[in-house]
Amino acid sequence: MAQTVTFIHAADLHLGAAFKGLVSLSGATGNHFINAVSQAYKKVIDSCIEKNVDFLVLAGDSFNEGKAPYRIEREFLDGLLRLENSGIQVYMCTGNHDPLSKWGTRLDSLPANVHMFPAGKPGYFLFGKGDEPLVALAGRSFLDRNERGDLTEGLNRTAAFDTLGTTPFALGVLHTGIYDQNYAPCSLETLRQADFDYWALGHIHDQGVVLDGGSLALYPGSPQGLDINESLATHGCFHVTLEEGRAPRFEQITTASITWAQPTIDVSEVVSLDELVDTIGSFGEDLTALHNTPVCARVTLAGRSKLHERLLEEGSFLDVIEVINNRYHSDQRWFYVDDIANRTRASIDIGTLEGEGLFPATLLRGARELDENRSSLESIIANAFEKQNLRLSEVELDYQEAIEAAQSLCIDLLVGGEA
Ligand SMILES: [Mn+2]
Repeated sequence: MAQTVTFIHAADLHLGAAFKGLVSLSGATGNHFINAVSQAYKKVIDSCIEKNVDFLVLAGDSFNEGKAPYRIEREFLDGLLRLENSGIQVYMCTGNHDPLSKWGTRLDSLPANVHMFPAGKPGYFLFGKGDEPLVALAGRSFLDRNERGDLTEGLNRTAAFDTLGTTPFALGVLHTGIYDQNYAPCSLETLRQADFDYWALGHIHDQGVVLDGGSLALYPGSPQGLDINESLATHGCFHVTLEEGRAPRFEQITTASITWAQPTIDVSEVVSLDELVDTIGSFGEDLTALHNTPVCARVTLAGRSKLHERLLEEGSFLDVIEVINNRYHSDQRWFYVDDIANRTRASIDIGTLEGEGLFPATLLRGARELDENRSSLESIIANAFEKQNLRLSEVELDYQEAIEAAQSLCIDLLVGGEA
C-alpha cells in the first residue's frame, strides 16, 4: 500500500513581536493587536490537531528576539505540549531572529516531542509510525544572527539516507534568504539537487513557491503579518501531504487575525469630510468582508479634489480618523485607520483660469501650442534629457501624457496649495 504522511509547515511566527505604536490602543481593539501574533501561533497548533497531522515543521524565527518575555516562552511551550498530548512530533530550526546561541535554558524546557536541528553542522531526524521508518528529515539552525555561509551542505537526500537509512520520503528544513548574503544564502540549483520531496523553508514573510515540479520548496510566510509593510498578502501555513507515487500536495491555511492594508483612494469626486468618512469607511468594510478579519489601514488620498484645501487644515485628518475608527467598529469586525496621507492636489477649473487672462492663462496657451506643434515639443524634451545625460531613445514616452503632467505641475506651482 502507498505510504502517506501529512504535516504542517509554518515559519516566522515571530512570537513576542509587538505592533509598535498601536499597542497603546485601549480596550478590545488594543488587545486584538497585542494578541494577534500569539493568536496566529495558536491557530497553527489548532490546525495540527484538527487535521491530525503526523508532525509540525517550524522553519526558524519562532521568536522575534533571542530573549523573549516569560509569558511568550510559556505560550510557545504550551502549544508544543498540546501537540505532545496529541502525539504530534515537532521538527524545528532557528533563524536570524532567534539564533540558537541565544536559546540558553529555553532549549532544556522543550518537550520530548520537539526535535531541534543543531547549529554549526547538519542534523538528521527520523520520523516513523510504529516500526515503520517514513521520513528522513535534514536541517540546520542559525547559530548567530548572521549566517553568511551556505548552510545547505549535508542537507540532501543521500546524506540523510546515509545517516538514517532509506525511507519513503525525505525532507529539508532551513531558514534561508536564498539571495540575501546575510541570511544563509544558497542557490536554487543546490536546493533542486538536494533531491528532497519537500523543502520547508523560512525567512521570507510572504508566501512563495521557490521550486515546483520534482521537489517542492515553499515559504509559508509569517502566520500573522507583522506590520503595515506585510499588507494584504495571505498569511498562514501549509498543510502538506506526501504520498508515494504522487507529487507532494499542499493547501494553505489562513491564520492571520488582522489584515494590514495600504490603499490609495481616489477622492476627486468627494466634496465634504462627511463624504470622505463614508468613502474610506465603505472601502474598509469591503476589505474586512474580503479578508474576514479586522483590517488596519494606512490610507493615501489621491486625485484633484475640492477637499484639498480643507485637508491641509491642521487636525482635519485626526478628526476624520477618529470618526471612522469609532463608526466602523464592532466586537468582531472592525476597520481601523492608522494614518491618512494626503496626496490630493488642488481642484482646478481650467476654464476659469483661462478667462482670468493672467499668467496661468498664458501657460495654458503655451501648453496647447506645444501640443499642436509636436516637433518643437520633442526637441524641448530631447534637450531636457540631454542636460541630465539621459537618452530619450531609451524611453518610451507618451507626449500627450507628458504635456498634461507638466501643465498640471506648473499650474499647481502657480495657483494651487502646496505642490
Ligand atoms: Mn522572519
